[in-house]
Amino acid sequence: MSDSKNLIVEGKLADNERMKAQSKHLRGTITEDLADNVTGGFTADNFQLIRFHGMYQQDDRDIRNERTKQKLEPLHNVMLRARLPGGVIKPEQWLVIDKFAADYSLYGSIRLTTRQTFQFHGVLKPNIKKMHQTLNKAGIDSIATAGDVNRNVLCTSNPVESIVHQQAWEWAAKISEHLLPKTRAYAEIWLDGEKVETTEVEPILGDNYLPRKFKTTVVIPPQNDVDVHANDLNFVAIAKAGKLVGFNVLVGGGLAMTHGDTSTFPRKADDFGFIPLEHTLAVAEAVVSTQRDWGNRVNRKNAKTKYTLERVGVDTFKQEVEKRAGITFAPSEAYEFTGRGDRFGWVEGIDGKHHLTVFIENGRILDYPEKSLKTGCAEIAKIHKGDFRMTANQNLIIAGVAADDKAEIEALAVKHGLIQPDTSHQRKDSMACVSLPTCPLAMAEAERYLPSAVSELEQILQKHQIADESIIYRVTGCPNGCGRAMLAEVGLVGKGPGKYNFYIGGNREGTRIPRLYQENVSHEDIMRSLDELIGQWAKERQSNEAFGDFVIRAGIVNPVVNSAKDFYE
Ligand code: SRM
Ligand code: SF4
Repeated sequence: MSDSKNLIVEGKLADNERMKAQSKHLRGTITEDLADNVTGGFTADNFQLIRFHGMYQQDDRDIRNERTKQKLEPLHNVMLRARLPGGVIKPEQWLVIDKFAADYSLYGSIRLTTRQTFQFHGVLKPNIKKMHQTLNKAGIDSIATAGDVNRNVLCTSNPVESIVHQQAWEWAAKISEHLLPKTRAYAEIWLDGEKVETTEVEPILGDNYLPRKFKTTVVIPPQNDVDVHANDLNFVAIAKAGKLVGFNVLVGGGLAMTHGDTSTFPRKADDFGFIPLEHTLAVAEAVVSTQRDWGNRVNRKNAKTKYTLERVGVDTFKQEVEKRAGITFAPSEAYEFTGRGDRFGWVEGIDGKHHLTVFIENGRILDYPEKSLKTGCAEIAKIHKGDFRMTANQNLIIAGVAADDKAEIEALAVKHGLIQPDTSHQRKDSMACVSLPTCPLAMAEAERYLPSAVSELEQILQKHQIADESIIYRVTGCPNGCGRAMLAEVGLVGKGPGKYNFYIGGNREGTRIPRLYQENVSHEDIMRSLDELIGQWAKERQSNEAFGDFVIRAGIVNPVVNSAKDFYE
């Protein structure tokens, strides 16, 4: 049992705590800022508070210097991130977001994210309210997709493939609703709702909200497409006789770190045990409220649930959750993860409906000279009677297609480059975060770097006569890890312009954190090393041995076993 003094971190609270406390339940003075035409941005606390409403203030870093030279303020705009539990969106909603991106986003794209939703980039202040009202009319909101709250709840893709998928998705939606902030600030500010601030309470999140962002998934083994170990709270679906009966609960995953600060590290989630379905919401609430009360509000770098578990001890945290939820965790039920990739092409569900998964490089839906992805999705949306599902690998599923409609949908997908039969396994197993030019925290390129880096990787695989093999390869523009490089077989983490920390040794199932292999290296050095390592893998691998497993077995790097202790060894 941990020392009770450890449960709460004493000290001067982080300034975000003052900001949340003074925000009048996330209202701040956003409305006043919105009416201020002198600046295109949000000022002081509002810059942070708009995040709780699903927006980040950004500017295009490619043109920042030029504007400074011209004595102009940065071209302030917002990125919006929608709330779509399990990534489900209807065709009529798709057409609304397609049009809004075309008419009002500076980049004209719909960006699918690593957390199963979409972002608009580059929306100027005069269009922000219109954006929320347009989305609201279509039944979409962006409440709590950022900020110190529970974010968009992920669910293993293809939920209609079986009864379990459908039930799991329903739970993802229920958990998302249950953990939402109760404040009416969003409705008031963006939808001109009635003003009710004085009567509000936040029973779950608390008046100061959480110490830090909080992430939740519902996952259906053997797929680990949502990457449970990147998340604070995970419900692993356990089915008996084809029906969902409960969840194993995993707590305390997270991937972010800070270069040079060894008190920060990626961490896998711990297994708390099994619960029957009826305890799901109580357990979700208890984990959130324990983290709310015990999470570090002094140092935001150590504020996530993963650090709370390390500080107070896993058993202490788990017992508190049991106490608050009024339950006892049973021993976990057996399950296994076998992979994380999406299944491309058509699959047939048990209800006879068909689902087409298409590969979207970097999740960026835009019309390119050689493939009109955005037009293609819109054309499909016009005739599609099922729905769309965004995957946590930044891809898209055209779900619920009747057998008779398959040919027409497939023809459109082929015509617009949404199906490209020659896309390699390697490209499909590669992923990058947004990074430059919109991300203010980016240290190196990621999304714009990935396509050509993958082409080189393809050539290396071909040179070693294993062109059909692939490596889970992920690039992330800074150590925040949005591209989940810290669960890849090969992970690159931006260190500075053109420089990356190069990690190897994660596994394909997403259950092992990779280890630093080379620090602050250039693209050329990384490709040279990969050429050597892949050559060795091609020659010496045991049957079907994956790259990440090979580099561990061959002793090229030691496995990360307990990242809190051995990640920096
Ligand atoms: Fe992220 C911050 C993009 C998934 C860890 N992330 C950001 C911001 C908003 C930069 C900022 O704070 O100003 C990035 C906006 C870039 C842009 O221009 O769009 C950004 N994160 C993304 C997305 C869009 C990457 C993508 O290419 O898809 C993902 C949006 C997810 C969503 O729909 O909600 C995204 N971010 C992740 C993930 C992966 C995941 O959750 O599966 C992680 C690592 C997992 C984790 O949380 O440990 C992640 N993002 C961060 C962090 C570090 C958090 C921490 O624990 O310290 C930050 C910075 C922060 O919060 O201070 C961050
Ligand atoms: Fe930006 Fe860093 Fe996240 Fe990439 S990992 S989107 S660079 S915050």
